[in-house]
Amino acid sequence: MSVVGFDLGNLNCYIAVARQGGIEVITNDYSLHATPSCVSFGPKTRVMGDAAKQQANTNLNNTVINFKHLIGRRFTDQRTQQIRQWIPCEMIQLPDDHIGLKVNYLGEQRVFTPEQIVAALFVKLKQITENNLREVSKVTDCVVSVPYYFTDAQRRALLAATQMADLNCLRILNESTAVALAYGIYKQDLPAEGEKARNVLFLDVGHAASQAYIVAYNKGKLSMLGAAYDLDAAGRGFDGVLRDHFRHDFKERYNIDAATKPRAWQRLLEECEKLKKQMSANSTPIPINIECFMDDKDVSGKLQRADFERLAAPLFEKVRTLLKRLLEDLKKKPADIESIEIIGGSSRIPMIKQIITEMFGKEPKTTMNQDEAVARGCAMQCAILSPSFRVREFSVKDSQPYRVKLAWGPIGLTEGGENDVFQEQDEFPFSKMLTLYRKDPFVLNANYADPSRLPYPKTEIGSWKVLNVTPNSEGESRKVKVKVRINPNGIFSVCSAAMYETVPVPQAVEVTDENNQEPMSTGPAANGEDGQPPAPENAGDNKTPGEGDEAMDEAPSADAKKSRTKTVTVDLPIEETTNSPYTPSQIATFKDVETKMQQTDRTEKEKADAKNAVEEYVYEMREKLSDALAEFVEEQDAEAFKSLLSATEDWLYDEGEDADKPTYVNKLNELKKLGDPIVERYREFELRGPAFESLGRAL
Ligand code: ATP
Ligand code: K
Ligand code: MG
Repeated sequence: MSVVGFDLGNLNCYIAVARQGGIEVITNDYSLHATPSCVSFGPKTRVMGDAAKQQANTNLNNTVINFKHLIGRRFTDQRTQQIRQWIPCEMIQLPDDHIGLKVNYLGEQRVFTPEQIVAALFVKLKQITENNLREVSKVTDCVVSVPYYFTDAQRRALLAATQMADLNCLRILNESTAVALAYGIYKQDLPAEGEKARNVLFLDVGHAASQAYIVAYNKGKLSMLGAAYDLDAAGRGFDGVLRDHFRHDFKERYNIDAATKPRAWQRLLEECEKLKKQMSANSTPIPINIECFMDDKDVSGKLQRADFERLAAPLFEKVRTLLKRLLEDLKKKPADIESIEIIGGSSRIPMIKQIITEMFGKEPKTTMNQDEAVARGCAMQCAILSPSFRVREFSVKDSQPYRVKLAWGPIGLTEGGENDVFQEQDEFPFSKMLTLYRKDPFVLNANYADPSRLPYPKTEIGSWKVLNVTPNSEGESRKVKVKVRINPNGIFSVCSAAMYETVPVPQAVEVTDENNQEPMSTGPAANGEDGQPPAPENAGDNKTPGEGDEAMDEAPSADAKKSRTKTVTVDLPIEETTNSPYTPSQIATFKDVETKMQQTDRTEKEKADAKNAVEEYVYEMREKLSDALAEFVEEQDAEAFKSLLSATEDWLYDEGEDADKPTYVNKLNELKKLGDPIVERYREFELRGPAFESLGRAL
């Protein structure tokens, strides 16, 4: 079974696996730790990761990057429209306001949703992991990271993407929590339980977002106190500022507008990123040179760190604001923070460190690998969830970011009531029981209460119809208990509802079904319609992190046997409408499409391998016929073989350019019919003595 953590970054993904010796970040087919979040489509195949990034510049229209924040969004979402400028391929509006990414694939126009693109990337990450973990033939179980501020809809969409990729995602884990776990689990010097907790502030400055969070640590446990984010002040924003600068610079000095040519515009962005990284290490002026940039013009310029800091000042200010807001939200002063840890690629920018030092009066630390911390934490969480690993006890108390309110009322009517069921920074996973008094079926609508905090335009979380509610025998309301929950993935739901009903107990019958009993004293109360707000009570499932489903049933009644009536709970059916972007059958369809594409990839790869084998054989034999093999073949036969080799070579560049696999295999066999006997004679001769070793490489 695989124990894997995937950090799905906007720019780069990292993969960590748990081995008996510990957590390890693995390398991909290019021997790199970072796999670009890039998917590119072509006439014969699609590629993901490094291969996609390498051909991005020549295949820009069919390349998808910067898609992480499109997950779960709709086309008309303002953020979608803002992200659009960072995506080279065409974006269109699909039915239901879904986002479509339009590319040319296998010679046809095709449209993929962002979730399908994420699934394609997951497939690549899966393959990389499988190549790496030879002992595990198939990777399915995994933990995938998600920004803590992703809403219900975004989380559901991410889960859908893992399903399309045929992953068994055991948990989507907040990036913040992953980092906090990776930091804390090995720490030996944490304050003992009962002592004052150690508050650590983490700042992750990535590519498309910055996040900061404060974690309270004691020995063997962590508590996520809260977090703040900003979607502008991160690496991509810095690159954008630099690009705008050079756009104007080149306009003035060369009279060209880079923004008018997509390829030049993308190239300039990449050059600016390189420049930005160099400026992190040097404060002297750094040159930028791009040959044949536009209109056959070479361009050059230079910039130094101080200029960058001036140009990006508004973004740095946002980082400062982010930290201030976090402290305010959590009612902490800089002095309450014992240490500050920075992670994320952009935390290498000196100004980020300076901001911290100014605000907190101490330098930030880089205890963890800045790039790998998220993936490591995910793999650790996967190990914790996996039965095949024993991980030291470490309790994680996560917190959810948004206030959730629940409104209820008769189906189809607006009257009813409303109450907050979860507060900002409430612990999760968590279940709560609500008590309502109803006599008809009713509907519960969950919403985020404070839109200003959301990265997402819609406040709707979902709607749950509780059916089969009936009045009691006196025609009055009955007690209905509803269980609401934020699950370990951070997803909200109304997960069960039960109605309390008093029924006579036939005297001969022993009441044995304890789970369906309730003390008589709390029988149905005669409250009016919509009488009482459902006072949330903690269902208390939080003591065991993880699933934590507690029994919601009431304690068995001591009086039940003496009495002539009992109260039974009747489970009520619930009809759920969520913000999930796709129905299960749509996900299944997308999964089929994905599987088909994988098949195409495989067929194409096998074909390419078969073609390569022919090509290699031609070159190798031709060379050896005039060298090591020369004396093992009659001149006449050698000539015939050589001409067949030449004919094959011509064929490869002509009609054999794009044949199918069996054709290549046949070609190779034809050649080998002539080649093998020669090689055989050579081998036999060689075996007779070491004197001939100098004849060359073994064949
Ligand atoms: P996100 O967390 O936003 O989803 P990500 O995890 O892919 O994105 P990271 O890998 O943490 O992002 O960071 C990538 C960013 O860090 C890029 O913008 C990159 O240019 C920037 N970066 C990397 N090294 C440096 C450096 N030395 N100086 C400045 N910026 C850097
Ligand atoms: K990353
Ligand atoms: Mg990141």
